[in-house]
Amino acid sequence: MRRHEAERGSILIFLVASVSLLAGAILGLITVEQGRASRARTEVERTRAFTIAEAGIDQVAVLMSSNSWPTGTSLDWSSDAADNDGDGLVDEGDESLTAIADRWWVDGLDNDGDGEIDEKDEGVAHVACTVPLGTSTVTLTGWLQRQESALPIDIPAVVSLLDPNADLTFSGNSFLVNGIDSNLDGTPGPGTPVYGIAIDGAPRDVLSQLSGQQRDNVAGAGGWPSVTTWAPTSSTWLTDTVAALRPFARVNFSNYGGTYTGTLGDWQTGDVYITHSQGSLHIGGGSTGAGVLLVDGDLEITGNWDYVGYVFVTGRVRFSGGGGTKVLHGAMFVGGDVQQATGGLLSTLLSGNVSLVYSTAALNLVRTALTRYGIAAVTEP
Ligand SMILES: [Ca+2]
Ligand SMILES: [Ca+2]
Ligand SMILES: [Ca+2]
Ligand SMILES: [Ca+2]
Repeated sequence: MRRHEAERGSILIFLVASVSLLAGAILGLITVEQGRASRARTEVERTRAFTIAEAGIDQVAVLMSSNSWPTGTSLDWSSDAADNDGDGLVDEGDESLTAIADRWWVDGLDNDGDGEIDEKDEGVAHVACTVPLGTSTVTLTGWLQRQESALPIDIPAVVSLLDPNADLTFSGNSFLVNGIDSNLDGTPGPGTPVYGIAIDGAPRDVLSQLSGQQRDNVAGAGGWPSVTTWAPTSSTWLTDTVAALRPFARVNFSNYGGTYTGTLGDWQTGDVYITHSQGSLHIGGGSTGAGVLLVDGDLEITGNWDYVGYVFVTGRVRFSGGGGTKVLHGAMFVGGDVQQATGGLLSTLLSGNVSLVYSTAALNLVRTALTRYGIAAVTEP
């Protein structure tokens, strides 16, 4: 009987010990499993944060390219009043991306240590994008390359004639070609004066076409009349420039038969873009615009006209009919003749006033608007 009880005691001890061991093992297993789940969760979070940070860098490139991200501001998905992750909720807890960009070409620093400050090489935006998600925070660096358009920076004159034999016809004193820099509000601009007219040929061929009373209507570098000779870098410079810019045109005309009277951009609202016409284009009826006007053919302008920026015409430019004031703030390059309707009293009266004025404000505004930013690399951090 006593032996029996002793056996029962040992079995009990054995059982208790086994249960304890089992419990320990289970506890261990649970801990291991929890660790694995937490690591997996962290890994999923990190991957998601990484993808979001990449999307943030894409967004910065798009915003900078469309001039929609002013210097000194930052991107913050938690307070941008947008549903960035498309889940139907705006600025909710997990929209936690922030990004800042250092624009190296205007930061006053020698970022590449070559002794020059803010030179052309430093056309790089350094974007720091941070995404905190759960227990993870991912920081990525985006390297954006500044890509300037093919627009010329060195402008020889307000009106540059590519044809050495170009005919130039102005109507009495109803025109002004002014190479002295003017801001868009008409106040004097900061730029060095350029010539009124430049020709890829002999200046006398221009001068001989201006009457005595017309010569002081061509102002700019060198006094009155302000006329110089200028040779582009190649004989196909004009058509090459048009071809390089054409793919970026937002508005395209193709042998447009009518007279276009609508707007082609507005510098005051920042709506600045490239317009291209394949074939001749007739603009009239008070059309205004801002950006770059490319015409593969002739350009005819009637009535009021106001354009801010660059005009490239492979053929001739003709200002005629409908009276009104025709104003260009910027510069134009013309492959053919430049004519303002003359002749009878009526056509002189109806050709209106033509005012072609150099404006670095206009040209800089257009160049800035058309600069793009491409992602060259994404690095961590
Ligand atoms: Ca959302
Ligand atoms: Ca948001
Ligand atoms: Ca430098
Ligand atoms: Ca710099």
